[in-house]
Amino acid sequence: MFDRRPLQALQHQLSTLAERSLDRHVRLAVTGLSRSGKTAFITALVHQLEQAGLQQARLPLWQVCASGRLLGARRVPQQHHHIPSFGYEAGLAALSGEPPAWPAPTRGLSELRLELRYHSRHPLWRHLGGDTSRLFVEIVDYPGEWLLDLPLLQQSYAQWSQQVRKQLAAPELAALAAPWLQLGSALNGTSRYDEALAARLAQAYTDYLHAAKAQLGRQLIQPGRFVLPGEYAGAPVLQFTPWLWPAPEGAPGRESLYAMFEQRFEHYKRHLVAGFYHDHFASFDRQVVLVDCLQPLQQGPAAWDDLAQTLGLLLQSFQYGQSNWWRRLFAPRIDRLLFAASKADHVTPDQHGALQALLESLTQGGRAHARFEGIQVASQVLASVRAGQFHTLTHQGKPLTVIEGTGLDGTPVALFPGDLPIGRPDAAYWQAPIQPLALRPRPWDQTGPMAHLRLDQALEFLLGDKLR
Ligand SMILES: Nc1nc2c(ncn2[C@@H]2O[C@H](COP(=O)(O)OP(=O)(O)OP(=O)(O)O)[C@@H](O)[C@H]2O)c(=O)[nH]1
Ligand SMILES: [Mg+2]
Repeated sequence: MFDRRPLQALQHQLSTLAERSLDRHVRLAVTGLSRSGKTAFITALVHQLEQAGLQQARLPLWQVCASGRLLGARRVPQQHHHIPSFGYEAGLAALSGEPPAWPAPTRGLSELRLELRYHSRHPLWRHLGGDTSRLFVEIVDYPGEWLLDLPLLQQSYAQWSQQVRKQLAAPELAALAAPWLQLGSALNGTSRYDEALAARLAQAYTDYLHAAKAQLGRQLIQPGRFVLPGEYAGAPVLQFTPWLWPAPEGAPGRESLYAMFEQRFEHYKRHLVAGFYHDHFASFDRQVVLVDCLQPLQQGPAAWDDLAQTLGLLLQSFQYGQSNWWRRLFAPRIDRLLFAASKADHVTPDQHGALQALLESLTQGGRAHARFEGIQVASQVLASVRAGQFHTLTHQGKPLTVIEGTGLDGTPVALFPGDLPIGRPDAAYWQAPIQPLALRPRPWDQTGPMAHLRLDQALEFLLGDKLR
């Protein structure tokens, strides 16, 4: 007699698969250095998604929307009740305020969950799910400063100290670090632990980090919790610094300041850094890395080299392969990775190709590695919220595209920011760097979604295949 069991098992497997596929989840990691545009990106994404089902969407490159299959998107309660919710209302209120303003810098962790409803094209899904399929998207926002703690996980205290020593070969950094270095100038490998001195050294080092960031625009600010401590403000785990004075010969004495700093560094790595990534960054499916390539191009060669080094360190620590420590620790299953040059409305459209080439040269190592691991990788330029408008005029008898908008102080701006270099900027570029531009968001009349640049291209890459 005909045995039906294999057929039934197959049917069962198919329907389980289909059910899973009807109610699916994507965890999207939005990563990037501080001020790279993460919060603006998340706010704009939610805004565009919420508007996509309601009014005339401005997302032609996102197929599910362009083909009219997207029914809508809404925020739904997140799954982790102890984590603050992403401040979407506050961000949108700032963007649509009078005058419009950017969302505030992020001070801590927050989370957001979206439900997207759409008509699936897949006959089986349609059959099983009726008319509507659902996709849940989870996003986490956090200060970019904390991301820079990741590379520390691969370093010992001595290696990290050595890295800082090398950085301080730059005279402009050494000048800012002078008060901290001076405070420790009498220290050596046998100096005994002294609580008050440890606190003063940590404070002086933190002051240095703030100054390097604020005055020189430096990104390589480690440890990240020193500048944004969150709930750890004042805790002993933040009271250490790299050791730039004579180190102990052999193993450090148990009572020594060096030993205490080393222990705190290890504790910081193990509990604050690894714990944070394990709790919040495990099991991401998709990742976007936002990079502001423009700001260092206005600041000078040292700021550019700093960005290149910082991104290099960061991308090394996003190890996606099967066998490495990152995989073992966080078990990510990222299968798509998008690199995006943010704030593309700050350059004229003819420069977008050059901006993408710059982004690709900065992220080359990380992209190659991810591809090798079988991850789909893409890069693009985008503006989450388009503050600059492009306008072509005639200048000395020739057409010239300028950017028009409103400066952060409210003054009208109309300028041609200049040409971008392709690849690492050379001496000729630094003779005539691009003009600094910082625009306020444009007033939003609330009759349709806000203007953006290529957010739909990003959505198609990050979510398109999940909405077929
Ligand atoms: N013109 C323009 N400026 C942008 C855009 N996105 C971000 N910015 C600018 O970049 C700044 C930083 O953006 P955020 O989204 O706060 O950056 P972030 O990565 O969340 O920064 P942290 O929270 O400090 O890590 C904003 O205040 C804006 O000035 C954009 O699409 N266009
Ligand atoms: Mg932010």
